[in-house]
Amino acid sequence: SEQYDPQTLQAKWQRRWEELDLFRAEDSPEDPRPRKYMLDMFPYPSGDLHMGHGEVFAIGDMLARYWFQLGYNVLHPIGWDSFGLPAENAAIRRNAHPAEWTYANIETQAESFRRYAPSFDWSRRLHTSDPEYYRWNQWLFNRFYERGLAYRKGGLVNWCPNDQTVLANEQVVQGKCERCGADVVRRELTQWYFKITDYADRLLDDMAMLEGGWPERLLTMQRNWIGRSTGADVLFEIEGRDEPVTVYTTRPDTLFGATFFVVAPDAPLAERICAPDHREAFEAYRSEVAKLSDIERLSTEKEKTGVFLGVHAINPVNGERLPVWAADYVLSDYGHGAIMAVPAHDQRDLDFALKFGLPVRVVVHTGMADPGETGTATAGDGSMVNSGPIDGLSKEEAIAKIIEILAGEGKGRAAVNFRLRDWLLSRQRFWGTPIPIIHCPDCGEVPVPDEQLPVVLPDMRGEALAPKGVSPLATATEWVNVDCPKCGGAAQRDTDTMDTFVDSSWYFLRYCSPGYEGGPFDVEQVRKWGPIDQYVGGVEHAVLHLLYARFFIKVLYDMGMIDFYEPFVRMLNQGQVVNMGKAMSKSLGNGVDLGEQIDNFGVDAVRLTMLFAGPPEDDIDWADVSPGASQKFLARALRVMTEAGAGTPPGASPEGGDLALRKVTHRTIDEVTKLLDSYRFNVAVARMMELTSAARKAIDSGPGASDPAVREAAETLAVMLSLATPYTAEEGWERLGRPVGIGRAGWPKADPALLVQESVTCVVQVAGKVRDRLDVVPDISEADLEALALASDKVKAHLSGAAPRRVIVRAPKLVNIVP
Ligand code: ANZ
Ligand code: ZN
Repeated sequence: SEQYDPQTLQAKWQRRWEELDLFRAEDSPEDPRPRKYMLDMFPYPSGDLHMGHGEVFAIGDMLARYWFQLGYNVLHPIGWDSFGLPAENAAIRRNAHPAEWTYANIETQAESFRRYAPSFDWSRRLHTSDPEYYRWNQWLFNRFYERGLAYRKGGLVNWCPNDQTVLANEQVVQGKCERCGADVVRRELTQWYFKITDYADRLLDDMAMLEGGWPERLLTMQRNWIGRSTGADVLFEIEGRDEPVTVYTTRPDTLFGATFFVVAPDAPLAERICAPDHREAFEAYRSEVAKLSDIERLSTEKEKTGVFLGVHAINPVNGERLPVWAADYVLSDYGHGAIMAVPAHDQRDLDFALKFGLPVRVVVHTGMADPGETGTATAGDGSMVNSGPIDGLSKEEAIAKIIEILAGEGKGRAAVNFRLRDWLLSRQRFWGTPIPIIHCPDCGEVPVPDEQLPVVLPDMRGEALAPKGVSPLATATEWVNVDCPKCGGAAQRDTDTMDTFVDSSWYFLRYCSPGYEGGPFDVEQVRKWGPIDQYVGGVEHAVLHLLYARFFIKVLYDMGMIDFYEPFVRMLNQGQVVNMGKAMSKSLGNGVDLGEQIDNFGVDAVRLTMLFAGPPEDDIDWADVSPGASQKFLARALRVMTEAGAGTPPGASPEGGDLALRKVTHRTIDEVTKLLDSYRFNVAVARMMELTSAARKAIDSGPGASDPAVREAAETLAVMLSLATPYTAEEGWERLGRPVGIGRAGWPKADPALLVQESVTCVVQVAGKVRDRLDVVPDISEADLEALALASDKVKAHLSGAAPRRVIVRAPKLVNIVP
């Protein structure tokens, strides 16, 4: 019968699978199976699972289940990234505790996951907001602190006026808060940082290990974010002052072309060197600049602004006096916050020079027109002019020579510079990990001793959590006031919490030994399971989570706690699920609800649709796909399995069965295996569909359902479908008379004897005469056949070197060449 009722199948198998517990990873060292670690980015519990989750977990599960079928000991865990602002905002609105909202949503998502049926090892479940988890954030913080990798400093930070908290650079997207979209402003605050810049070189260099395993686009994003450049630090005297000022330049070769000098208006240096009679104008300018984001300041479209500071810098190579300006296009926290301006060869400097009437001097002869005339700076290579001792040299030679000259006089040196800044760690919000530091008037910063961890959040709710610019924890006086662990005197807890990206920087290690009490993870277990063979998640984490986790791994490596350099061997960024060509959003009213899709079409049809829509990296437009068609296909597949099950008993030997169908089955096994190995899931699904049709044809107009080749096809189909559509597959497996547990049934093997394709003879004619015969496969393409024919020596001989006028191809039997 055509009957296919996904909801009944779901209810039936969900219960039985729970008892079966098929996907538990085996820790025992006796287990001889090779291991694989499969990880999907863990969800944030904001409401129920959405379409994006549906996509990630369908893809991740396809691979994990494939590995299970291949016989690996697979670790495929799940947990929740459950600290964060939305919970806190909900708690303020509802006068509740953030934990109530958080854990209720976790339960909702857990239920939806049970229904969606990824092959998780549920026994390893974790929530980062559990004290048993965040205790280890604090323990790790203490280790970072001991190593000088966690420190506090004052300075300008990014501040979200809406969320009333600081943000890491990585959380500011085009000048806006990554979370709420508010314009980010700069504020002077003392904050905690992780010293990720100490690892900038290794973060960059180790990317060589990720080539091929990570999408190139992702590697490029991280490379640009780390932004290593090489050049020189050059020392300039400021007239009337004692200490010289250092500038960083990537083009020390252009030193003779410097015609003015610029400092960042917000750098302490500007304040220090500004002449008294220019101070008023400078301060007015500085307060204007304070309102701008870095993006705005660096924009090449923006009209250049600046003020003269009334002082001069001295060019170390020729003693020229360069007027010193303050201008917003120079940033205070990059390089040294000051530059030598070379307008002829740097566009920003040229724009500035033309606006303020400053001189332009060409020092690299490139053959291009004078930048002072054209308004276009010439950045390319050429030979040096107007540059004394380096005249005539190429760019590379000039850079080397000028560094040598400067170094000899103690006025400069070769230098490397990074775009990467330290990771701003502290947040002025409640729902996060308390920073385990106690401030003592006598002892200063004192880490909370390990044996006193965790520092548990105090019980606070509702209004008490409302943002006020200082952490809500500051108002929990009983919690704040403690004895100093060192001297016993009255002291106070640090009241900031950690960025929640700390939680996700190492959660995948915790999965290897959940509940471990001796540390964040059992070193032995991580040695066994790590690193992660395949990670699946969104590209939006490119310079956030994926960079932070790499940093953590390197620190843990240095601590001797792990034995690998990189956490994620392979990375897959799934596409987005969009609707009508656009990202789903409330304002567009084009949202698609995962739960609703599942109610309408069933879990299997939704999962199959996600996988069949296209390559996993591509976006899926839900308006272009048809879960209804997927459902119809699954009904057809189930019918084939049902009829095959009724036709022959399980274990019936396929030997002697219909040869044509057997060949299709074994070719499908061969191809699908290769397709899965290269992550071409959509094509693999298409092959499964073709196998279904072939089996259907064999039943209806071939040898019929009692032929054992039909059973072979149907069992192959069931196992393959179990990766994408576990309910339909399990039901079919049962109807084929097999014991429950298709998820571990084992991957079929292709019989090489059945993969051999017969060949046909193709006749090749030149000018109507048969000149050669070729053995080719029956499904050869016209293009391949034409190429083969033209490559034939006999044909070439008859063409005597000339290109044919026309080639008529009738694949696979005939090629006719007109010379
Ligand atoms: C002189 C020069 C001449 C420069 C020239 C470039 C071309 P990357 O490659 O991104 O590291 N620079 C240095 N510090 C800066 C700051 N705090 N704010 C804005 N710009 C700054 O860029 C290095 C170049 O950016 C440096 O080399 C400097 O300009 C500028 F033909 O120095 B250059
Ligand atoms: Zn003390």
